[in-house]
Amino acid sequence: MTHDAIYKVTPDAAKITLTTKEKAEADRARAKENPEEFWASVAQRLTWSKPFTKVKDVSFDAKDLHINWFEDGELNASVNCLDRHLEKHGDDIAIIWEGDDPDTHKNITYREAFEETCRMANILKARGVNRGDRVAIYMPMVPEAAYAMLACARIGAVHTVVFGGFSPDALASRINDCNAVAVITADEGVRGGRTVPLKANVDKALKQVDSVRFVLTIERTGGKVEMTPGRDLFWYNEARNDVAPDCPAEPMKAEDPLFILYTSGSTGTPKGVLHTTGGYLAFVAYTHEAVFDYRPGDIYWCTADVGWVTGHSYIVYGPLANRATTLIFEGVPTYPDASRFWNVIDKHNVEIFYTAPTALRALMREGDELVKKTNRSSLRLLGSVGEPINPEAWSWYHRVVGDGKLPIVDTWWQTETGGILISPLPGATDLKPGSATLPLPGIEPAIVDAQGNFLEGACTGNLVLTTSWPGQMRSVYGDHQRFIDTYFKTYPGMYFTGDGVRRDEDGYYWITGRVDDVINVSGHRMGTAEVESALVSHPAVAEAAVVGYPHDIKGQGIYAYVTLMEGTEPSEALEKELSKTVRAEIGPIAKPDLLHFTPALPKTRSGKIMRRILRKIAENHFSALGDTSTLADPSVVDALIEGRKNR
Ligand code: 6R9
Repeated sequence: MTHDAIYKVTPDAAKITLTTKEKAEADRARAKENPEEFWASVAQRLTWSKPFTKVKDVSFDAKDLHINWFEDGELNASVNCLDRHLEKHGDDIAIIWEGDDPDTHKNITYREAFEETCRMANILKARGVNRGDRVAIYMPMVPEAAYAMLACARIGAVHTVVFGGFSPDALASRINDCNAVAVITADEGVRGGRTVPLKANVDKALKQVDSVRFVLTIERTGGKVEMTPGRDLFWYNEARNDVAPDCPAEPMKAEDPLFILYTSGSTGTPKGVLHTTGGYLAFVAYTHEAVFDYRPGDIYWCTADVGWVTGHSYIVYGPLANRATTLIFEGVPTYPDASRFWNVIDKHNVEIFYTAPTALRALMREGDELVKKTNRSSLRLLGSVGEPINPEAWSWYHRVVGDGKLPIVDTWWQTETGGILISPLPGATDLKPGSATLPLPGIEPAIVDAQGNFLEGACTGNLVLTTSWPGQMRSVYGDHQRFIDTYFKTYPGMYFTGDGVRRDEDGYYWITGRVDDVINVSGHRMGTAEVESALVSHPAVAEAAVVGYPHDIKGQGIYAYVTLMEGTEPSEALEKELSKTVRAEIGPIAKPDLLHFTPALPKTRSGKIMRRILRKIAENHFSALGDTSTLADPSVVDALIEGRKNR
């Protein structure tokens, strides 16, 4: 297979310094031989106010599930990301903020970031936010988003960042699920030259919420917003003037919660993935250094949004714990034009660049010239995350963006894993375009068949992890049973990822995508059940079934089959209305790409929708429908195929 062709390690070896093949092998061997010693040494990179003596106490047995790392140690995440760098490096740049408008940027030192974080921590405390309380953060990509996260961490409050593209309804349901007591937001966000009414969205959301007592609004644009007296404060014009730039940090137990991040699963409403303090921070700091060959002072840019786990782990916590200069980009890759990424790289001399395949595919379509006219000579490493990177996009990234010289780290991981698990180590791993390559030291993946039998050697099956790692999620917030049921029941004694995978003859892993009812749209996880429930909330809809289908830019698109109530006729107007409904219930990212009105859905005699068939039809694989004889009414399928062809 041509795609298996190997790119030998470090085509530009001089620029990769931390890892060598020998070191990587030694680390792997060490982690295998004595995992506790290995992970303890990883955790030593943090500053502990009380050192841990116990490394690990874990059971993956569903009857006695528990995951504890460095349990008797104490630390504070914001101290590790800020305070400990101040003495010698307070004037180093912590954050480069590049605004949506290409003429705006700001450099923020570690001392400034520390002081702003402390101020924000102080106002939270003054407004009665206590250790253990939940705080929702609904922000654009501005430095204040990082301060808000770190301010929560500083006082022991648990943040839950909600992506600024989510609707008021989606925001409300997340706030209600964790009973957040405060919200930190901005008046408006700015993206691609347009404003997003964040504060107005919060106001709408809070109509459905009882728990929130305090709303802090960062003035990003100065646009007019409504303020509820007694509940709402502006940051720059009000709150910030009354608080000191210094705030003692709460000593947290290693297993105290750091944050909750909602993510889509195959069933039900989004789950509140719970991460704790010590293990998570140690793991993201370690992986950020090892995978990105990170040395303090390097200028590093991850293009994700802080609303996703990638932003948490690899814009904020990992980089700042490592004293990185982390670039926060407010805008979009195509504004003011499709050279923006490469212009920003030149403007700030970015050395390490981490983005998503969907962005690369969109930019690839715009032609090489927009890349080639920029310099990019500061770059020394490229990264990819969020979905499988197709070999074409990989090769374009390598050849055009990296001028054929730079290693690419294709990093596989999940919200649940906290940080990267499978990825090349630059300087140590030969690359194959489209493969996330090998597990990091200390990570023990395995491949099982549908019955849970281990498969050996080259094989295809389901990806599981057989042992814990410090960055693993600890629970589903408020529903520990759901955590056990979702991840540890399918294959007893193992963590099930929900991903399919192939392992080749060299032991390289090739993630093939989700094997459950989760679809990955532009690197964003969507539960098909969520989109369905949004669709059926419209009075005209009787039933809806949503599946993914291959999409050139987005990776997967959303294909929605909809049956209408008796007496309602399909129309373009109704299609628009349904689209609007999904937007309102979830957000623009969940809008169906294709909406297919059908008089009936293929069902078994027991009434179960046959999604396998719907997937094949959406994929245009009409000849591969498999056995349709168990359908209650096989003629439904022919009608669906006709309907698909007209799209
Ligand atoms: C970090 C993040 C997780 C799902 C995961 C998988 C897909 C992520 C990937 C990848 C192939 C990669 N995924 N990285 N698939 N190669 N390098 O994206 O977290 O939003 O929770 O999504 O994304 O399917 O299960 P999250």
